[in-house]
Amino acid sequence: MAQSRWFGSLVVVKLGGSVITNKRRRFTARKRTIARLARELSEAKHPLVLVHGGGSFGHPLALEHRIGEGFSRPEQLSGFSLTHQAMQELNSCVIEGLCRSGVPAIPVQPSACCVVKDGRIKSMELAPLKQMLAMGILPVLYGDVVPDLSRGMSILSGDQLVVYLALNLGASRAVIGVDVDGVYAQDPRLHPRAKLIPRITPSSWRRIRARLEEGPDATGGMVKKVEELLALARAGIQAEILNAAKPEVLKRAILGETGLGTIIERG
Ligand code: IP8
Repeated sequence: MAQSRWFGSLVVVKLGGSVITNKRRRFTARKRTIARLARELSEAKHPLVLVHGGGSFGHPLALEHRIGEGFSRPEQLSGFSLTHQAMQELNSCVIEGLCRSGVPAIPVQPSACCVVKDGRIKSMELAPLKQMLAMGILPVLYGDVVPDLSRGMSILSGDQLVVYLALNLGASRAVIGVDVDGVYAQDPRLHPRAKLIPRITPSSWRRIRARLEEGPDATGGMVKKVEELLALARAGIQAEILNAAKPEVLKRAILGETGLGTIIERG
């Protein structure tokens, strides 16, 4: 089996928590949106790995139990478990939507296969995942709470997973679905005339970053997202942040169209 050639056309897709959950209502999955995105993903002509974010499932619990600060109190352990359970529940909604669209999808639990130190993935068991891809199964990972070799526990964001997987599986591209059209100089929900930034490169980032603000999520907002994705750009893998809340945008991207949102690439 010519696995490396096959993985070369791999696209790593992230569905942001803001797209698949209602962030204003705890533990509320947007089931109709998930069903539509599952239909769009079912049209892919290339192998995919899917990662999804935490939205109103993972983030409130992770913040409440201060998982991101590391382990300091035994009470955090039940918070760690509850946050993971919430993520599993959201993951089940995504898997169910995909299976209903005829996509054979399997959950892959990051806390059980990633070795994390200081909040960063040091290694990950990829053999089962590669075998799933070779079989035509769609592995679905998610931002998770993870044991951390130095902090005891930490939050592993879906964005960090996207980058690790794209680099280590030799993906051709990463597509990040959020609920706005891409990266803006200002928050487009507060500033209707905010300008979309069509392209970010490692060299233009410093200037652009000065104008952006960190978001409130447990794993940071758009700034952190772009900073993770710049590692792909430096490795020559293009990433695009686009609006997966708009019908057909994700589908067009996974079918090969670019320039639908903000492209992050090597200059
Ligand atoms: O939404 C965070 O994943 P993200 C997951 O991709 C948790 O940042 C557990 C908060």
